[in-house]
Amino acid sequence: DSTSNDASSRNPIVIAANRLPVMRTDDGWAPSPGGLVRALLPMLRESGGTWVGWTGNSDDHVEPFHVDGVDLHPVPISEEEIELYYEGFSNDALWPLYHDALRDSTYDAAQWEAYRSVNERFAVTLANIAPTDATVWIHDYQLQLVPGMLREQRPDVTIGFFLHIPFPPYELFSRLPWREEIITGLLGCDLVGFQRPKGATNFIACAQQLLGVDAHDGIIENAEYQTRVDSFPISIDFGEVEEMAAGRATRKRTSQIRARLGDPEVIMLGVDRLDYTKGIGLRLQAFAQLLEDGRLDPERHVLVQVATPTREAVEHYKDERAQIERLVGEINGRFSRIGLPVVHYLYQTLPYDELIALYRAGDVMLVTPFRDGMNLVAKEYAAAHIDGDGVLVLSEFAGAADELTDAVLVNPHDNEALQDAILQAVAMHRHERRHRMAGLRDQIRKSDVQGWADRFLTALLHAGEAP
Ligand code: GDG
Repeated sequence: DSTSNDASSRNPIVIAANRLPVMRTDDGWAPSPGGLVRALLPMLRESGGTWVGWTGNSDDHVEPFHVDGVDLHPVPISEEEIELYYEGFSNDALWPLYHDALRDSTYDAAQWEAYRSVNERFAVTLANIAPTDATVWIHDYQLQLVPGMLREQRPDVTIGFFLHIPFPPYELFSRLPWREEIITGLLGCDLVGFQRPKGATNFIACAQQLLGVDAHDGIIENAEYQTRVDSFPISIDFGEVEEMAAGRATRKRTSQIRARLGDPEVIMLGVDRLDYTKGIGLRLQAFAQLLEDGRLDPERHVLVQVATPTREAVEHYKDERAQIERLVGEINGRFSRIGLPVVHYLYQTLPYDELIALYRAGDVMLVTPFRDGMNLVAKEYAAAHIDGDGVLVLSEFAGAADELTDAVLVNPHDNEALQDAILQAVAMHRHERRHRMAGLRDQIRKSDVQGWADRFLTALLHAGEAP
């Protein structure tokens, strides 16, 4: 029954993403951490579906295997393709273009060719393994050509795509030398989903301007089928984060962290991949200016910044890292005391339970990206604050700002405003802190990652029905 919302009666679901949802361990494979994987694996198991993706190692030719009752189908990617398709086209052309063109994109024909050919490999794999009438759900900017390629080979399957990052306005998107190809690829879908309503309207506008398609009420008319376009804000596994935060080990670790930091009055916290979209540098500058002006006091206020290593082969990321590390050095050189740095900087990937303990220790969480599809860190922080306390400072330019209206919302480009937001958070009265935190937690609890996946798949089933 293809009209049912009940996951158990669904046609097999096949997922395609750049990465498989597993990591290598000493004795095989284990599911990767993260809410997305936890939300999707049970659906795959129940529907008898498969996940198609790359193992994370170049030239890795691994036969299909199972983890936790789910079929995994590896797609090999060569070392040269990692450079051209992944680091190149995906992360040095599309990523900056889709994030407000915060850095210059590199447009290179060889990179495009590799992107096309890896997308073709995914499409052929999907065409070969998807059962008749299956539902195929493709994820993110690395695979935008797959829907169109797959539809040509397999008109029977229902195709959905979700973009985890923003979709830019026409004024930026139209810079892309292969703009028509990308739009055509995505129009192979029955449903295209974005994080925010603006992503959906930007995409429709691009399709209209570049391909002259007819669109009405969030539906684009193709020759023989329709593409629905809508927004589906992603979320986290609220219950899981809450449960981890409540554990005894976490509570112990949280007080240990506070003590190690010298029991300051206020612990401020930043947790980001070290990406130039995340606004880490401006955040550090605002913090430094407040210390400089004596509005924050290094004896009472410290900042912990976790910057997770990412895309280290890409030049813009090397530059960003050098800049942030110089800033951290300057600030600590000027304001730290022996044994008590004012910025605690970790260029490391921490275990998830350590991250949860840090969230709990953080009195003020600073999430200040210039542009972010959603930002799950903001949601994880609130979910971890089972004590009902803590303040979230959140950029208006994160998708999460649409829902998390109880945060202290700020325009991070406005450094005065950012300083004021930090001070407002530090000085906030306990009553207001608790009131806002309750609002944040209610919001995330009622729209968690399971709800997101259910809403997307239900919309996809309906989109796939004949109009
Ligand atoms: C993209 C979009 C969108 C971070 N450091 C560590 C660590 N993390 C985990 C966090 C969080 C995840 O990574 C980061 O997710 P974000 O949503 O904040 O950002 P992106 O990585 O840029 O994700 C974004 C997302 O896709 C989902 O659609 O929200 O807008 O850019 O879960 O906890 N995890 C561990 N150690 C770390 O050091 N274990």
